[in-house]
Amino acid sequence: MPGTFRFSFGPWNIHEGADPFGPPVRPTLPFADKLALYKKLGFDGIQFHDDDAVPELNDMSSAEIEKAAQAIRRLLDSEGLLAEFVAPRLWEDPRTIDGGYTSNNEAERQYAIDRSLQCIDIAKTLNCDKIVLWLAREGTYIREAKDATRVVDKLVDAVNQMLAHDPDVKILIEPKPNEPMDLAYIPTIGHAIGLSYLTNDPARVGSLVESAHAILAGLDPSDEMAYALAHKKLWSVHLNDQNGLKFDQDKAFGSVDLRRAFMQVWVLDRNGYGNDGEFVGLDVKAMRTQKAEVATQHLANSREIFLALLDVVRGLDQARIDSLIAERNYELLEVEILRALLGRG
Ligand code: 3MF
Ligand code: MG
Repeated sequence: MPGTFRFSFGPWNIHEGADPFGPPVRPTLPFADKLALYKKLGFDGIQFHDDDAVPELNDMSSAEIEKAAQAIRRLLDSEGLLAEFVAPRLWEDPRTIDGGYTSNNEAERQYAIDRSLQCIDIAKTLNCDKIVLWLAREGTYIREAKDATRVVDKLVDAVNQMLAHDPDVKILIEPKPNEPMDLAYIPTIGHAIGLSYLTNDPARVGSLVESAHAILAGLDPSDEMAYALAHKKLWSVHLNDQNGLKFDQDKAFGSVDLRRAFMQVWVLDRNGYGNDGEFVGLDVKAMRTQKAEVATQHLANSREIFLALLDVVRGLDQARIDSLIAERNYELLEVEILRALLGRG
């Protein structure tokens, strides 16, 4: 039975337009103003970095962190919003220059683990059991710098410590093949799922697939999602789009390849994604050219395209598809899919 979908995004998706070559071009919107936009744009879930919820947490005591997180929880309640996940932002601190969990320096590695445990505490206060690990700096610029076998043990150990910290927490690994590192240790969903089975409680370790990250790995996002779904380990997604093998673009969903977007919706809908409360998450950036007043359109547009593609998916004649598959007439199946996408079905 196809379900209904709830949508989410992270506050970083409303941003100032800075890129590595130029400064911000739009004013910063205060966090509370961003929250007030969620419902208006059609979203119910917030994806947090730990310091989106509790800024400057490195300089705060546990009691101060708890108090700040409670204030955010009240704000969420007053807006009728839910925290979908919290992600430790490990890639900005000087102590994680050479990686967090896979750092060669034990003290710096311990910082990454301690910060992750604090992130779990923040999530708990926000009534949220999902922690996303985008393993940004867990890789190398040169292969000789780290022991690629030992790093797997280090990653597993870090995840085990998180699992032990809170019996309810679920860990979602978000793979990405490169950027900021030359080569990341967990580049695909297969790597993420493989890692989950090395941990002390594989049932609590799953994944988040981001469309652009799969494309950067030369893979089809819908296949990455399908693989995770087959393992019952697709617990969140970052839908977006990506124009070829270049920097991570986070373009609006469907904006580059509508058919590739259609297949993601097909796979999610046909596999009951969302039936256990999973959100349809976005990770999209407005173009740098966009003026401040219209710098949230990319979010509403991505949601609109998802729902439009959902109509196409649900409007297909399954008996017809089955018969074309049985005949092995994939040319006709393909053109009929294209016709449906063009509204000429
Ligand atoms: C990096 C990303 C990040 C992560 C986010 C949550 C900006 O390429 O996609 O989004 O998804 O930090 O871990
Ligand atoms: Mg992402």
